[in-house]
Amino acid sequence: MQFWQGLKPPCVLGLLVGFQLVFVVYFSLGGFRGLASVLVRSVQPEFDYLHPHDVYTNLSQLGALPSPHPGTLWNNQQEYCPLLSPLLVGPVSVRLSLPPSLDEIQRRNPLVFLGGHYRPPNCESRHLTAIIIPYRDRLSHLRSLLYHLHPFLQRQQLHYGIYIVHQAGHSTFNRAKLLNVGVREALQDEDWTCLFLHDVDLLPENDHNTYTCHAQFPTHLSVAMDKFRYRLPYQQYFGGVSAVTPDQYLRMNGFPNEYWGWGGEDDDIAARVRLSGMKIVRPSVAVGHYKMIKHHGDQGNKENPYRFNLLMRTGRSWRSDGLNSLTYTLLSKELEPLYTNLTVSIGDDPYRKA
Ligand code: BGN
Repeated sequence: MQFWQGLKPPCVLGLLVGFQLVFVVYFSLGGFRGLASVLVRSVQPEFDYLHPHDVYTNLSQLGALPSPHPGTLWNNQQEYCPLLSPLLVGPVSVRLSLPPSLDEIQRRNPLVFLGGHYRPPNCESRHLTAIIIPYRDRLSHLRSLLYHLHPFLQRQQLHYGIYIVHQAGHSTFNRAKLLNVGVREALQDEDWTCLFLHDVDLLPENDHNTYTCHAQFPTHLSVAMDKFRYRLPYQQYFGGVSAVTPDQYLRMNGFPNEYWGWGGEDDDIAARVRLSGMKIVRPSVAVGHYKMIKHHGDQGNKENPYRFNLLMRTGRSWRSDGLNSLTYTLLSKELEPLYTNLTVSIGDDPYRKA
């Protein structure tokens, strides 16, 4: 005997009405997709980008905050900072025009010490992050970035340092090689646990996008840039702002040294991630918001016409072109109040017409 044959008519009716109700609710939520989006929305925070906070919010408290457990521990170290910084505010306002002077930025960041280094005053940070910024002749962008990034990183309770890698001379710009130099030099200063590869013209808009590394895999952070209408332009995109641990960096033999000019070097790095057996991880689009400072193409950074050929041979070249073939001359290392300035000679673009 089937189970419903034992049911009384009112029960059968009740069951039918119940099923109908379930279907109505299911479709009113937009089927599986709607249901999924409702569930996902409930775990992912909603951010109000229309009403951002000032980027210096919560910072005046920093020096005044009492230590979570006053006094130092037996080994003379402070308590670790909390897993989630209590200072975070979410979306922050990003001012794109008229960046303040370096003096003014320094005045707003009294706890940053020589070389652009910082450690939380009241707790021991769980993360040591070096921010590496390839640079040439973009002072106003640099001022904007420093104005936004210093308070942003302090609210995340990071122990951090900012490194500008300035390409000397007039040869074609080489972003990936400058990143290699920055990593090598930064690691001589400190045992950084996380290396950020940061374009000078990108300003993060949400401090929940933490500048820390994933233990296993390289991270791509600028997943929603205004330039690309707050979407990823393509699945393998790794440009803008990304991060690796020193181990991940070694495993992929660093970055290519042979990309002179605009384009392709970030795709090469993404290919190295895959070729060395890793994958790219990303924060959600809701937090990975960035504004790009608008500018015209650089004189010394024309589109690289050889990038397609170079990309075709990454599979063969990545083991021999990278960290293990890096050569450069460090011309100077200046500890400025807001950053460490590494000026380097990285050689000449072999294809540059005289
Ligand atoms: C891509 C560029 C990237 C750049 C993004 C976003 C190339 C190689 C073509 C095969 N890649 O097209 O370097 O970051 O656009 O602007 O040009």
